[in-house]
Amino acid sequence: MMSNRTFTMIKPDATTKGYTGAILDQIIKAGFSVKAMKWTKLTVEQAGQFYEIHKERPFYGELVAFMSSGPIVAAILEKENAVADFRKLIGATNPAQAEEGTIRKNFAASMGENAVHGSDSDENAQIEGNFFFAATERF
Ligand code: 3AN
Repeated sequence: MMSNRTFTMIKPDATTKGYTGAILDQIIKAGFSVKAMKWTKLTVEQAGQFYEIHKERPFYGELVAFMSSGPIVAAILEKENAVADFRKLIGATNPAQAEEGTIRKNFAASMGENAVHGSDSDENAQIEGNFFFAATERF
């Protein structure tokens, strides 16, 4: 069951530009179903904790500031082969290298402000989903 779920965030660049509906539409049309969803805003502390894995990377400070700069949509998504298929749907980290038709190609501005997050493994999908959602918030 684990491998059928992934975790996503629509990032502050996309929510503030009004892309939330269009991005969710593309996700659902690609065959993902929503198991949990939340419109929220991360504090600096929460963003720092979420991206702890990138603490040593040079862009960590910038990433934490950006991810706490505006609202996000957090969601748990279900589909067969969810993690890999969702990474394919969102496209490369750098939107300039993202394939045509991917969410980042359609909506992302730059490497840092790249519209969406998608978990990179089943293990991280579970950790990240647990960061945002209680058992009573998943359906
Ligand atoms: P992905 O989100 O495609 O898994 P990661 O895990 O390499 O990419 O990076 C996590 C996040 O850190 C990215 N989504 C992006 O917002 C940010 N990031 C990655 N590389 C850079 C960079 N060179 N400059 C600024 N932000 C970056």
